[in-house]
Amino acid sequence: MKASKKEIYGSRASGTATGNNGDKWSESMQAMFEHSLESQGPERTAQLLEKLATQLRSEPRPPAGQTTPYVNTIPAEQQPAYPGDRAIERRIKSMMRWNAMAMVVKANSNTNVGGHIASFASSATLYEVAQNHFFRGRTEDFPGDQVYFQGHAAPGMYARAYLEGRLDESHLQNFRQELAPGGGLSSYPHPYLMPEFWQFPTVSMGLGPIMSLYQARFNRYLQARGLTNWKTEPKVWAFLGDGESDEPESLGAITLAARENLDNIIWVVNCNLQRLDGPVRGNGKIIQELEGLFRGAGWNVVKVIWGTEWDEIIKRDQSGLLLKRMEECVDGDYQKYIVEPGSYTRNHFFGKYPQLLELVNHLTDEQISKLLRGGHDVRKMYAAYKAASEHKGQPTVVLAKTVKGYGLGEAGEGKNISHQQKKMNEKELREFRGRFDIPISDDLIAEMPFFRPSPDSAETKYLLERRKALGGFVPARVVRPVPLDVPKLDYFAEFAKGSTSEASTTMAFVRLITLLLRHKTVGKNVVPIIPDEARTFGMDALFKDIGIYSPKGQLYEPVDKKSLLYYLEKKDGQILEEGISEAGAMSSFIAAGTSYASHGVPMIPFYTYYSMFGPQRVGDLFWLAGDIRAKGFLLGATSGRTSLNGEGLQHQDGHSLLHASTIPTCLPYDPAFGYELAVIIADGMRRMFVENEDIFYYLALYNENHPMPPMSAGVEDGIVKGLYKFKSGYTGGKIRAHIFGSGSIMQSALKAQVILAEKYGVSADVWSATSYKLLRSDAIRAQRWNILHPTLPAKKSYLENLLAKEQGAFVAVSDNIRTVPDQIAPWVPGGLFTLGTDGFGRSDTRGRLRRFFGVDVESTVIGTLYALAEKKLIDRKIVAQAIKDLGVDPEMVQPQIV
Ligand SMILES: Cc1ncc(C[n+]2csc(CCOP(=O)(O)OP(=O)(O)O)c2C)c(N)n1
Ligand SMILES: [Mg+2]
Repeated sequence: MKASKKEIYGSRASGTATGNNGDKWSESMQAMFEHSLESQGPERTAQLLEKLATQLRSEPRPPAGQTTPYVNTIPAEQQPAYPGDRAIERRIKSMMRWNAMAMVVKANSNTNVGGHIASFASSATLYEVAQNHFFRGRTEDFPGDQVYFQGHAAPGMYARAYLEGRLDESHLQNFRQELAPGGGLSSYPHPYLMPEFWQFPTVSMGLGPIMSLYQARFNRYLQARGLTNWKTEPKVWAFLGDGESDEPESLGAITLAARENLDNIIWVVNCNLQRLDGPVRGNGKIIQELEGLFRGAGWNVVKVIWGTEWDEIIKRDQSGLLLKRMEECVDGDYQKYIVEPGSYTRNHFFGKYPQLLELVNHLTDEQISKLLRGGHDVRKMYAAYKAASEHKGQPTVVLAKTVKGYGLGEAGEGKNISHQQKKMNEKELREFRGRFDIPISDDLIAEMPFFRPSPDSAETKYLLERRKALGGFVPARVVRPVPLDVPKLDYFAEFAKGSTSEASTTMAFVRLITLLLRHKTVGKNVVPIIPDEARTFGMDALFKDIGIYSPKGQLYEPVDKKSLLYYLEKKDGQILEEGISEAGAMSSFIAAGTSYASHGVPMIPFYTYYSMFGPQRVGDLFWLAGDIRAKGFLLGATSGRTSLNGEGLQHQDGHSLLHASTIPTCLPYDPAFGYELAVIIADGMRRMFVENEDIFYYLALYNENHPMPPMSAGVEDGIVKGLYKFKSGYTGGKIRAHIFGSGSIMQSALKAQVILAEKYGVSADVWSATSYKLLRSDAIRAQRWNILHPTLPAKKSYLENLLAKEQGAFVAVSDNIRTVPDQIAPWVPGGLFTLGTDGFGRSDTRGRLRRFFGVDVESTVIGTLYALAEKKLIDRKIVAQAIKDLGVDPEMVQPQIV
């Protein structure tokens, strides 16, 4: 069958020419094509065109070269019929608009809690079409589609849940007032705060988008490894703002989705052309820019620019001038057409080319002002979503053009202040009510009552029926605990024995995870995640053991195939080797760490990375891991400002433990020995996967080899709580001191202990401080209780009880900045004297670095003597003598700290 001329060129072949010159070119090309059509036939002509386009694309050109005309991707003729009842859906949506607006305005009439109206106003149709026809809820054998809602559109989601009967008026009344009696609604999607409602935190711009990509990939990973077996695959939907697309995290990983053929993901970018301060691309067109980027990255792009009313106008334009006008206007112009009356659009948009005026002669100014943008037209959005859902082999992005503050009129439609608008006066409320036909009478309007139709109304029935047909409500976070048969400490018995040869805690960890991967029941639940650093940590042996996940398997023979431990990629590989993307690896950690909730399949992620490029690099994702209730282990390897020595200033980490300490549900540990690591990990797995606590762990790992002693009896509790006595000082000594050590700098404490005893008669106990944060948190909890119960016997923290009877000076030595140990200073009897690594790192030997920062053996001895002198327990001359004895230069260069 031969294709018709129109099928090949569409109806817009002449539309892209510019100026007179362009017209001539266009005409001659048209003539050439017609000639080709006649002489070569349609198929051959199509092939020639394709070839030409390919050639043109291979030339270097800006992203615009990847764009298509500024019209809807799906032409009106190819649009499917709308399956829903448009009238009733509009009524339901209008009620949501009203309630979403009222909840924000009401909250801000007597508080200053803030909130957003304009964003949901622009995206209501984007969500409602999906809610009525696409989002599939969770059922017994289907995990549900995973939807990332744009954070500050949250009022709209609450408004829907209210109509669905999932929330009631008191919730809406307390929007952003979570501590009000009876509780309230969180500002944005926070699973930590609303654990049965929200699944994915999104409001930190860019994090929702990147997480959604890795979530889609993780879904495939689970299925490929046989850990899930759904018959239909869940889709991941991510809704983001056009302004949000500027975040590096938003677009930085999009090629992953194309590379791995993730047709299980659909992104919807709400292109309302505005962000917080003003236009996203006033001087350009965000939709075109994004189209170029996504197409270049290998995505399927569906643009929804114009609403149905434009179909006829576009069709009637034979001159090509309409498209020309659409393309030459920049987003700043389009924003203006919203703010100005229809007459302005007539004169300035159509009027630029008098011929175009004829296209709208039959319309009043009012009608012109109501020519909808595609993102407000359910038929256009339905067509786009349907195409996106059915598209195979590529991820899809829907670029929907909307109006920020749609329906707010004077109160903030398309204005630069729209984003911040959270108040409306009575007149504006009346207009809003009128525009959306909300049945609220004049005398009640000022009170802004929420509106919900009765349970037996057609609207409620329709709404519930649609959700029922699609499997249930979205969003909804459902957790049905599935306890894992995690190994107890005896499984890791070899660590308790210690080892004769020296080792680092990183080596101990690699041994531990290797054992765990071999565990008969939970081995398969372990997800090792590494961002291109496995060889650094000695984890490359795992490549061959368990394979690296790759949906394509291994299409090539690896260069090291002949070696025992070659680089093996497999369709069901267990390792997530993320390449150099800490943000991507952290997103994988989050997807794996929340699998217990999103799939009902608990997984135990171990994400091992260069500690400096952890929370310092992608701290917002670490914070989010707490919010989303992710579980698992983060392992900051090559930790310690002086333990990692040669790499220098940018690599040497002395503060990740502090970063990790700031996350309320993160347990940071700084183990010194293999057995401590085993105790912490065994206890962590029990707490997270048996007791079902929503917490996660951060462990600092070091690459310095040192003796790994056996575990003494009865220390487990102290290891887990954060402090235990590792080695008592010599008995009989009158001068008493205590040195808290951790990580590999524990070695300084142990060697100092010997010198202090032998040379200065000081009996120093050495303690292993596995977690300063946990000691502090416990002390804070006790203190808070004591403040509020002043007349009752005071509670004492673990730390206070532990140290209550200890005498002498307390010293901490750490390969981290002093603030890490100082966290516990207020609860240490007589205070804590701290040695730490404040200041920028340097490349040098460990010995020289430790002297420079003052955390080597000699500095620890001197510091301890100084602390004793400060307490008048020894004479200061002894300190001076020690400085001489130990060859420390008092005038040596100091780390700069301003
Ligand atoms: C990382 C981050 N930076 C800044 C903000 C503050 N912020 C919230 S919404 C917003 C503008 C969003 O614009 P856009 O993405 O276009 O969304 P729209 O409301 O227009 O749909 C900004 C700057 C944030 N939430 N997260
Ligand atoms: Mg925007």
